[in-house]
Amino acid sequence: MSTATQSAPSAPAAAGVPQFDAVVIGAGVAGLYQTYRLREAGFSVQAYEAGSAVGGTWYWNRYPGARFDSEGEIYQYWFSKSMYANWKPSERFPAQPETEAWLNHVADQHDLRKHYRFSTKVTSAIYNEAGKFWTVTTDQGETVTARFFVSCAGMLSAPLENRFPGQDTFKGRIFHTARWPREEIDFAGKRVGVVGTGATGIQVIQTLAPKVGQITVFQRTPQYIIPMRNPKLDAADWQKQSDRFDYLRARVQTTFSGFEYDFENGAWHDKTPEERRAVYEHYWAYGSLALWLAAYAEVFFDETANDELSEFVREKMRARLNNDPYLCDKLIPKKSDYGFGTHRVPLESGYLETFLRPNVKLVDCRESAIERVVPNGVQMKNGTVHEVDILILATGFDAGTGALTRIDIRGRGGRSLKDDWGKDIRTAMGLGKHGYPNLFTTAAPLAPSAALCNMTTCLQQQVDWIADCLIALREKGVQEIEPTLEFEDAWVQHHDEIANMTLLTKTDSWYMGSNIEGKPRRLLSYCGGVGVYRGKCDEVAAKGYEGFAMS
Ligand code: NA7
Repeated sequence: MSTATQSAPSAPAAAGVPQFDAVVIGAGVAGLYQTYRLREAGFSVQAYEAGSAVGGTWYWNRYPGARFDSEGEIYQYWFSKSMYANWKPSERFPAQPETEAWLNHVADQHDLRKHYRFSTKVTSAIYNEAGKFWTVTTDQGETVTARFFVSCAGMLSAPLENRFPGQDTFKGRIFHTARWPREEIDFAGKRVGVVGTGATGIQVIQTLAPKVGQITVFQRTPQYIIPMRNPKLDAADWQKQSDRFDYLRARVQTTFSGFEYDFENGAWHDKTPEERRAVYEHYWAYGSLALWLAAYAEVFFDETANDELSEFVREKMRARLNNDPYLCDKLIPKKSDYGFGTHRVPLESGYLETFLRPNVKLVDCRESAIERVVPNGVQMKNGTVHEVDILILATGFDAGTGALTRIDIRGRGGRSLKDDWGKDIRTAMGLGKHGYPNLFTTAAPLAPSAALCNMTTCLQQQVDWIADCLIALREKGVQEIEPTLEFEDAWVQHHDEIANMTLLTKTDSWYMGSNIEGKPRRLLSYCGGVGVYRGKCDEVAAKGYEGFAMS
């Protein structure tokens, strides 16, 4: 391994020796921890971050109402008990500013910023087969070489910004939620359009509706929702969580979705409708994703079970909408649309009641689709123009693949990751890809990720696996590692077998890549369970990285 210092020289490697042990992309939850783990293990690391500061998702998604849908006590790092005890956010589901501040605190406490080049995008990474290293180039004109290239670029970090023709003709300002500016935006009295009613759109709409002149919501697909119960918390509340640190750290690593809760209510078919209803009511009142990720596993693969819970949620939604026939028809998914939980279920706080306000207008994009943006608003296919002063695109991401396919990544023989994933989205456990030696990925396709996993749980597990792997390679004197094609084939087959048993693959959403025209269809997130996945990763490592070729 090299002994390079932390400041990045701009000259390429001399005599085939890479300058760094690893290049890491990203200063979010995963990137900060990956940099920490590698640095602590004695590796030289050059890290890059496109944003001007740390935070990743919590740097970019600073839109009004942004917060995570995981409970604060488990959206955590587990490598420092004292650090855990020090973070005392004010709510059960903390909002973006507190999370961003926390990640800044982590970076400061562990002196991580010095490893980063901020405001710097990696534009290409080319594998040098003879030298067994990566040459990485940035938009700031810097080129470095590193034995390993580790992506912590995020699963939901490539926003779909240019969604509609004519966006450049709009007279007002257009914001994508994941590229929200740092300055305060004055919404008072403004006519605001919001396109999209995913988890993000819902947070924006419910937050802005009371603050704007008028809000026009462009909805294509209605959402099942779960009301978030988000009490204020104080230091005494967090002390109770700190007392549970060891339990929580162990617990989240074994559950299906990396949350504290799990499917522990017995088999759906063994229970009476009344017993099941009591479970649904309990989780509805509990106000978290537990209704989805802890009630009954059968909801994911058994249509009868799914229908029952879907109808329970519809009934709750109807009551919240005062049984208003128009709003119920528009805002509540029908059985023929899709079933509860077959794509991301958003938590909300008064979202439905927002539509009872006089300043909120609902536009059904299924009746007439958005055709283009015009200077004064949004024009539908039927010719109607909805006038707005500010347009917010909550239109989502090129999930799973986008962060890496927007970089020119070349593996063996010059093969391109963009081309490969453009044909078929395959990985080896989401941690690497055949044809791309010494590339490691977190939050990549075919590993447990967003929503089907509490992200901090999955990301830390993947980061740890990668760091431990690099340590093992160093001990063995290995310079190159690559998943074999057979191993990748087996993983893809295993992934698909589980995915195809679920109802997730029958619903269109970013989970299946269907929010992007032409994107190959495959469930992006592994859904065999976080505990199962961890076991499989650990087994590969215990068997000396079985399934990986090394030299
Ligand atoms: P999502 O969940 O991908 O939502 C994007 C929304 O934008 C969704 O409601 C889309 O409707 C809508 N959309 C996209 N294109 C259009 C057009 N052309 N016309 C109308 N509506 C459109 O992104 P989010 O940012 O909300 O959430 C992503 C994840 O981040 C979330 O799941 C969490 O895990 C965190 P559609 O459903 O495609 O009909």
